[in-house]
Amino acid sequence: MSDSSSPLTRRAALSLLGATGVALALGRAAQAQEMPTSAPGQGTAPSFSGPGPLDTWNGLGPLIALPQKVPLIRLVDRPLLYETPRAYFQSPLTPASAFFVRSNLAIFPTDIDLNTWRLKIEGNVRTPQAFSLAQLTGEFEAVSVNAVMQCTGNSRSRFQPRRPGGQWGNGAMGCATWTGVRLRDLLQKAGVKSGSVQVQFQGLDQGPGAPGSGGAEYKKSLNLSDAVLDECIVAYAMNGQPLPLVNGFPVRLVVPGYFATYWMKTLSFIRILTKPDDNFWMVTAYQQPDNLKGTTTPEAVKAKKVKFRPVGSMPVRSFIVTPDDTVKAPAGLPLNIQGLALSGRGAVTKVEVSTDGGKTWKAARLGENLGKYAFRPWTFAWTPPKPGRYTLAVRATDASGAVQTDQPIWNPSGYLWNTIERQTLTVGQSG
Ligand SMILES: Nc1nc2c(c(=O)[nH]1)N[C@H]1C(S)=C(S)[C@@H](COP(=O)(O)O)O[C@H]1N2
Ligand SMILES: [Mo]
Repeated sequence: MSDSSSPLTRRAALSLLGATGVALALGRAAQAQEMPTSAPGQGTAPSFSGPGPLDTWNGLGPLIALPQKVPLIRLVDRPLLYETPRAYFQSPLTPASAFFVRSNLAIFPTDIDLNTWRLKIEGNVRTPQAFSLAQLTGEFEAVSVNAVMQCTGNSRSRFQPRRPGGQWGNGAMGCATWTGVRLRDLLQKAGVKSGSVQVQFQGLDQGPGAPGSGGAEYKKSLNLSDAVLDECIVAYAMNGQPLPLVNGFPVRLVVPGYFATYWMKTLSFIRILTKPDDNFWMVTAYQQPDNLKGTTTPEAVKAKKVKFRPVGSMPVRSFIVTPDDTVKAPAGLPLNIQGLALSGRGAVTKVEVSTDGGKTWKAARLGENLGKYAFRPWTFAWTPPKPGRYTLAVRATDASGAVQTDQPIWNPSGYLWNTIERQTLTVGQSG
């Protein structure tokens, strides 16, 4: 297995974060002093992620370190919602220590005894199984995939009208090299019997869930006919290291291309079902309008005209990582705009950047290809011609032909946001 793990070491990552904090403070002061009256690219297309006086790329919250983690942006504590700061997206693989954290139930295991922990396969199988971690690592072929995991509600804070739930900025996502055992190999060992329709996954966390929801156990299922099962990995390593406990130690399900809701942490039960799963987390939560973009209107929902279906694959998205809108760039000097793109519906094939708020677009240069499920880094070299405020924008296209638009997404749960990201940039006199 390649250890392409954290290009940022833990220490480097921390100092990077510190440096960003300083840049933020300085940048804001500079911006407040000089707001030029002429603003190229301003007032064109509507924007939902800026431009604004604050850097709204991330959600707002204090930086708090959970065990085994660097300080992350805490949105909520029980259950856990911790967002990854923008600075960590400067590389296409996210350090495990900086990976976002989200749990739907309030009681998460604080330690796991590997002497007694087992991954069970039960339900409609010929031979029920109970694998120890040593069996998983020793008796099955190890496979790896680079894949983005993104919360279904990533960027929910952009929704207008606003939706309840964690007000994520863009940091409820990350990409890692996941290593483990093919789900198919484990299922084969157990022998799926005829008459089976779904495979259900459950971890070790507990808690009442939302009041009256009946969602006290977090259980998610995939159809046995879903081709994604061929790609699923029961992962015991993340960037070549054991998973942090809050990210699912000792094993978690990896569902490449799908939203994180299926990526079960502390995976301990795999059940073969003979009837479709009708638990709260499958039929009530994690529903999107029954169209690819997952979008509708508040009026249509009120009129009960909307058909819903469980969420699945992630639509194409792209992000500007640097510069952020606290940077003051000198006119006439080359500037590297860079960021990441992702899609769960086919490889990212094109990234385009606009420096005039979305009026004109030019192709960015795609960086290292870590596989179709991974973040695709991109860079765009640009020399700002003259001082002023510019609006940068980025849009990506994937192999399915889907391209990001300015059309805002709306649905009752705040899912599947993939609208074009915008970012202001102040350009000053050089010299
Ligand atoms: N056991 C368990 N697995 C889970 C969840 C959970 O609540 N419990 N939440 C899911 C959701 S909604 C997300 S966004 C991701 C978060 O994974 P992370 O905490 O490693 O970032 O885990 C998924 N897997
Ligand atoms: Mo999530």
